[in-house]
Amino acid sequence: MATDEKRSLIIVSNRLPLSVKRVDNHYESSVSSGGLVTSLSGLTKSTQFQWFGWPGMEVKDNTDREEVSKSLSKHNAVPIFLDSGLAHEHYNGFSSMTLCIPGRWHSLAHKTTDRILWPILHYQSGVTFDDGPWQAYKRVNELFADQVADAAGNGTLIWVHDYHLMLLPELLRTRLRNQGKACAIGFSLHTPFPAGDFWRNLPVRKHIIEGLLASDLIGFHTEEGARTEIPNQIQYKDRLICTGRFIIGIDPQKFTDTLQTSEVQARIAALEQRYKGVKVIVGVDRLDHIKGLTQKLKGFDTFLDDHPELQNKVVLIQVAVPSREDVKEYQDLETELSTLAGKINGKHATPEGTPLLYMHRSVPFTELTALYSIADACLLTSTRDGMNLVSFEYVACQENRHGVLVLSEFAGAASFMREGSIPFHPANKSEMSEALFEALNLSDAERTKKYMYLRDFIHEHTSARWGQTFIEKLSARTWDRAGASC
Ligand code: GDG
Repeated sequence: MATDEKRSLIIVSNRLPLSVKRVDNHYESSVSSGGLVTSLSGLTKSTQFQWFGWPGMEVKDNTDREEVSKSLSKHNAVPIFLDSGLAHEHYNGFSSMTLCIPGRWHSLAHKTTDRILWPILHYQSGVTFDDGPWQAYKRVNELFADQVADAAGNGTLIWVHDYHLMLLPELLRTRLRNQGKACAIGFSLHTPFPAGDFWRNLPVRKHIIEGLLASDLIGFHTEEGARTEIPNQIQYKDRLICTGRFIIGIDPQKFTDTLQTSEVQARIAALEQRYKGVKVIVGVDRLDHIKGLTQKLKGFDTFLDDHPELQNKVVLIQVAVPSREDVKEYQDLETELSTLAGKINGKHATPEGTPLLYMHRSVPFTELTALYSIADACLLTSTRDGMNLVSFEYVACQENRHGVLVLSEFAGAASFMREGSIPFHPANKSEMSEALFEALNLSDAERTKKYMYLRDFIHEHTSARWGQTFIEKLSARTWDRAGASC
């Protein structure tokens, strides 16, 4: 490729990273922040890209569709319109959540019966299958394939994201071939990929694997993902597929810059005053079963039981961001957590205050950075997690305090951050309690040593580097196709 020639790249994700809203008789869209958006910002110099995905709302009328498309095109985004029933069956029905608890299953007499992919990917599900949501999953993948294949030019790089679109590489490959276009297709999975024996639970696993294996490059967060069912290089039919670990990161500079604003500085000062003499532990998680929030609250309860001397001297501030609120299992989880939070405070509160601040809402980014910054420790209890970017963000905000990361061994991040954090098993309450105690009692020298390790890691593995590395590797697959190795 000539150096002055811009590569053309299509990113595909289930949801566009933008929010669209109607204002009077037109539509306005704004970019939502996120790792993927940040990682791509560094690529714009060498790459011309478009982003395809569902805009997150049903738009029926053709004139409205044109208006939405016009508004999104200002951000290089292209909407794939889905009617809400299909979008629901695809996302809530097949792709996403539910815990399948044998025996309880048949009482859930509504569409949730086939939410299967998310739990299986996170080692949470038994065997369940129903054809309706699977058909919806296939249909949505086909609709994406039609639109993306038509938009791609010969040589365009196509980068598909996440578990909602695992059939897309194969559907795209067929369409592109029929249209005489040679395009490299990359796929990044943002969840763990389970071990082969667990993956067998998925009745349609062969279709999904065949869908994925039409990619030229498949990226996972950790070696564990890259090494389970799929080794680092696969010869499948007449094609070679490269797989690998690509460490997604954050943009640490964005956190440093935000922390320096007068608004955040004032907030930090106020919070530090409020928690003078109190050790602050922070937790920030989407309210999801995989984040181990029940385990976190129970472990914190054990910690409070184990250390009565810390009464009024320690607080856990837990932000639990609402997620998939229309799904019964998520509603049940929230009820369980708020009940547990009430019980823990009922047991340990004093007239001076409560040890647990459970916030079931999202907080603005500025508040988030202030919370990260004032916390002496960050407690993350994922039972499984692709990576967990909160662990990176906490480190990015600890330049002054050198707080300690107490990190579940089941977060993808733990495979890189073990040395700089205090690892523990999230189901072991005593181990969690000991890890917390250790974190709050490390010597300054130990804290700084751990912090420096993590600091170097997050600055080396930024989101920009992640995007660039993946695209470079994908692009090499295009130019070097004949006989290429991985
Ligand atoms: C999936 C995988 C993988 C959270 N609360 C607030 C808020 N957040 C932001 C955090 C962070 C993001 O949400 C959460 O990212 P995570 O990586 O921790 O977790 P998932 O949402 O489950 O993401 C995960 C990731 O994809 C990327 O591949 O790492 O394993 O499950 O950026 O800051 N942001 C604001 N207010 C909040 O209250 N502003």
